Amino acid sequence: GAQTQSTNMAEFQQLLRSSKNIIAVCGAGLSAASGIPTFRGAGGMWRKYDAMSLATPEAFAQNPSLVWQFYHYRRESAGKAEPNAAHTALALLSIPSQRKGVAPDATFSIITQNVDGLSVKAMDKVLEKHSNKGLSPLMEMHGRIFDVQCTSKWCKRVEYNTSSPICPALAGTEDAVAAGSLDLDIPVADLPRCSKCKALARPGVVWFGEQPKELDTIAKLVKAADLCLVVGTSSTVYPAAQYAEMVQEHGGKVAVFNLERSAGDTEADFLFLGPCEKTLPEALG
Ligand code: BJW
Ligand code: ZN
Repeated sequence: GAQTQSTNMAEFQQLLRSSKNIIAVCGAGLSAASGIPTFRGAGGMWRKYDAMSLATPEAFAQNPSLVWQFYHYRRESAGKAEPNAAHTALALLSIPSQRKGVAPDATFSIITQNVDGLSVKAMDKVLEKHSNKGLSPLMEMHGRIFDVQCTSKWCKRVEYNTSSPICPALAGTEDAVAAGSLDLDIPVADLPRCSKCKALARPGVVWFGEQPKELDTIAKLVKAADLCLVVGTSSTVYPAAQYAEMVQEHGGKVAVFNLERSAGDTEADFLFLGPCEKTLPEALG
């Protein structure tokens, strides 16, 4: 509860060492230092572009050109981005031989809402030097921005596609989006198409009203967790927003790492305000 909330790093590290099943629930703030804009916080890109009007299946059905311009811009920036110190700190915790602050038999899992793939990139980078034996799970619950998914309900093919640009008609439009305009009316025939059935394709991400990925596995991880790290998320989008509370309901602890105050953080057992690319390496290192 609020009255026992701690900002003491040494006290947190003691808890980390004694925890058996640790999860990290991550959001856009984790990738902020990599140059990827957040959605809602200070400087969040959805101040300019209304979230609800772009990240819904209805928006895509109504104006696929608009939605593709937005995702093309985000694919281009994600493709160029590199993981930051916060991604690396989490990745190191995912490799049993590299862990420092946790018990050797503890489990650690990353549940990320981010679609930028930077947690995977960070894992690959640290793995260049280490074996992947016993590697921890990584759930990308809102999908991946480089997945492209067929909209035909008979096909539904999903392809991992990192092409830049994804199609000629979108080439160069990222500059206009960065400058604040999403107004090209690209004919549907020129937007990305399914390579198998040629139907219109969409970004392979999870929009409002759609079912997040790996919910069954995530439910098990949340249920077993005795420590939940909440990293760089406004905790306003469900179901991710409720995982910390669920962990506390069965007696687990919660530590929030965020630049600013965020929803539910008064209930957290630990609150570390500041950039997570600084606080996380210190806390986990
Ligand atoms: C830093 C930092 C630094 C900055 N260091 N920190 C229950 C109650 C009410 C509503 C619902 C409910 N259950 C479901 C709903 C509806 C809906 C919902 O939650 N709506 C809310 C708006 C109320 N949820 C859904 O529809 C979800 N689906 C679902 O629940 O399905 C159920 C179902 C089950 C079975 C069958 C069928 C259905 C789906 C949600 C999908 C969200 N999609 C998006 C877009 C993904 C693709 C894309 O990227 O474009 O996901 S929306 C957007 O929000 C994106 C993010 O992943 C998500 C969360 O945002 P996040 O990560 O928290 O970012 P920000 O910007 O909000 O916060 C950044 C934070 O970082 C800030 O706090 C900063 O301070 C901090 N920060 N720099 C540390 N350096
Ligand atoms: Zn298809």
